Amino acid sequence: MWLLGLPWALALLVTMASSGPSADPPDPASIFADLSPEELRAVRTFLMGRPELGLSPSQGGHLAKNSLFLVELLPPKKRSALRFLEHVGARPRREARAIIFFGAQAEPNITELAVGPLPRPSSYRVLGFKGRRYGSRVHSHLLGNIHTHLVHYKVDLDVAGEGSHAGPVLPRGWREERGVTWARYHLAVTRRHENEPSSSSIYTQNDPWDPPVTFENFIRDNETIEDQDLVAWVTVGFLHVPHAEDIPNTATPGNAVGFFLRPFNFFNEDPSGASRAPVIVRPLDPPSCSRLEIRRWTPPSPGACVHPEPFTYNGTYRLV
Ligand SMILES: *[C@@H]1O[C@H](CO)[C@@H](O)[C@H](O)[C@H]1NC(C)=O
Ligand SMILES: *[C@@H]1O[C@H](CO)[C@@H](O)[C@H](O)[C@H]1NC(C)=O
Ligand SMILES: *[C@@H]1O[C@H](CO)[C@@H](O)[C@H](O)[C@H]1NC(C)=O
Ligand SMILES: [Cu+2]
Repeated sequence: MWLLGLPWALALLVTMASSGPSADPPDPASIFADLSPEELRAVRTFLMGRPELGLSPSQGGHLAKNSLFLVELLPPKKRSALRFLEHVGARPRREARAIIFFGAQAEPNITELAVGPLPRPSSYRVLGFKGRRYGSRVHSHLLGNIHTHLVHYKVDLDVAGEGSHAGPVLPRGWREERGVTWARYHLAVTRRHENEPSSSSIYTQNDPWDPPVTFENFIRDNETIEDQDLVAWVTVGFLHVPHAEDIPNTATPGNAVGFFLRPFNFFNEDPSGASRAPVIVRPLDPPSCSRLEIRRWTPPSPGACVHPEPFTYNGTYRLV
């Protein structure tokens, strides 16, 4: 199950890719790992050195400049990732997605670039253009809007190979709603397409009337989903009625949404029978159950689970 702490912000959360350890360890799953600080720096250095981009430092100065807004992993295409994981293909080229704000021109725009290969980038290509027309009382004089927090998950799971032959794994409105049409459906299932990586876009808030991604188009295309590589899109959320204790900061403990991915006729029987660390509790004197027989196959004392040093955290785990 996924648990999310929800901050005090009217933010639309887009789907997130899984992250893993950095660097380039032999673990094949590292093709999905977030960019390491070294890779982030290499992309920044490479792009800052391209004269045609005319990039200025992001910090300080005015808005009418070209600057690098964001660098993150550009996940490999599914086909090449699977071929690599199945040992029939080469390791996919590792690339970054970079978002550039071109502000130093008469018609400013935002452009997304694919930059690679990492860790030593030598070229980039344009990914897309936007990734032009952007434009209950909680205190004496403060109102908190009642609002909904919705989170959309993209579930792209290969169960025993591509084309899920096992059973399924299951868990409207204003003009501005076009950008969040995924919120209409608790669960939607579509064919997987490389050009439908996420149900929303970080640019939607700039033009919710004509958003770059409209989820409704993913499902209104009359495509059959039988015996296909499928993606499940799951919406979970809750209504937030703001109260005085939300100000200035909404405490997140206790706020949780999530869902379970459970097999459906995938196993022939209850798979917990194969559990390697079972604890069996049997009442010795039913029905009062005042005495229990507890059999465990784990060590009686698993050792200390609290770290002897006090926990400290300065806001980052490594220098970026
Ligand atoms: C955005 O600006 C860049 C830099 O000037 C330019 O190369 C690109 O063609 C522009 N994109 C669009 C869609 O106008
Ligand atoms: C899907 O099928 C319906 C009914 O045949 C049709 O009206 C609609 O235009 C089709 N949509 C697309 C995107 O092909
Ligand atoms: C924060 O801690 C990390 C890990 O101990 C360390 O690498 C980093 O330099 C620290 N940053 C600051 C600003 O102290
Ligand atoms: Cu809220």
